[in-house]
Amino acid sequence: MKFHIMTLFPEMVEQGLRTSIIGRAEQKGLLSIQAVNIRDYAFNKHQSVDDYPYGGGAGMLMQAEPVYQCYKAVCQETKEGLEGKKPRLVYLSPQGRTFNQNIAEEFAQEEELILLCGHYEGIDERVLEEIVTDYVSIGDYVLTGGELAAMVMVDAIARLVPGVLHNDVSAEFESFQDHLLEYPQYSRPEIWHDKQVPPILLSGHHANIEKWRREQSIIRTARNRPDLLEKAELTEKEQKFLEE
Ligand code: 6GU
Repeated sequence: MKFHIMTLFPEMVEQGLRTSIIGRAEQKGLLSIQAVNIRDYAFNKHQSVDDYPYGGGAGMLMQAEPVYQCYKAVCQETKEGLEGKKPRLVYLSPQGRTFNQNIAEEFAQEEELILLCGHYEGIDERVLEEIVTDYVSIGDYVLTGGELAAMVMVDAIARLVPGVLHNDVSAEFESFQDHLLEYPQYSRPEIWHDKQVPPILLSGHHANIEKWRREQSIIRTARNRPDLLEKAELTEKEQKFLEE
């Protein structure tokens, strides 16, 4: 899968994503992450890309033309763009729909994705109307720019690409698939700071371990994310267990 990230801070995005699992996946050729500097498409000699908003108000806006020229250049790098079709382009903005695992799974089906990071007070609406296909936010708080949000999205999507994680099962059996949080996990040593690993995990009794883990998941979800429980499919027994 190929990600093209349009940004004023390409180093931030590339350095952030070229480490750890995502970086290794890129080296293996499973992914490609290309940050493109919008400033390279500035059309004045000072290379400025922002200007005052019409009608007044605080701050500056990113101008339409540099964003558009950058977009056209990126399109030349995409399969759809070369076929004269409109590639999928996500504008990271608090005005978008809130990102979640379902949206990550949807985007992971794409072969190519363009992400547009805004800065200052935003981007001239006219260019957004022409090029944006999806508006995505990563939550109800305000960031100084779209870069961190783009990195969050790329990370969540990239790990769903087959081969990126060591075992494809781990993407399947994880949080949010069944609307429950993950159970607690333990590794060596058996006793650390006077704390014991729950004995059941040392019992070797797989059915009991699975049952214990599911109970732990349910308890955690009830405590920390009761909103998720509504979608979780609990058995009658589990429902009763929760009420106790
Ligand atoms: Cl996508 N951008 C900015 N600037 N702030 C955000 C966001 C995005 N999502 C949550 N807050």
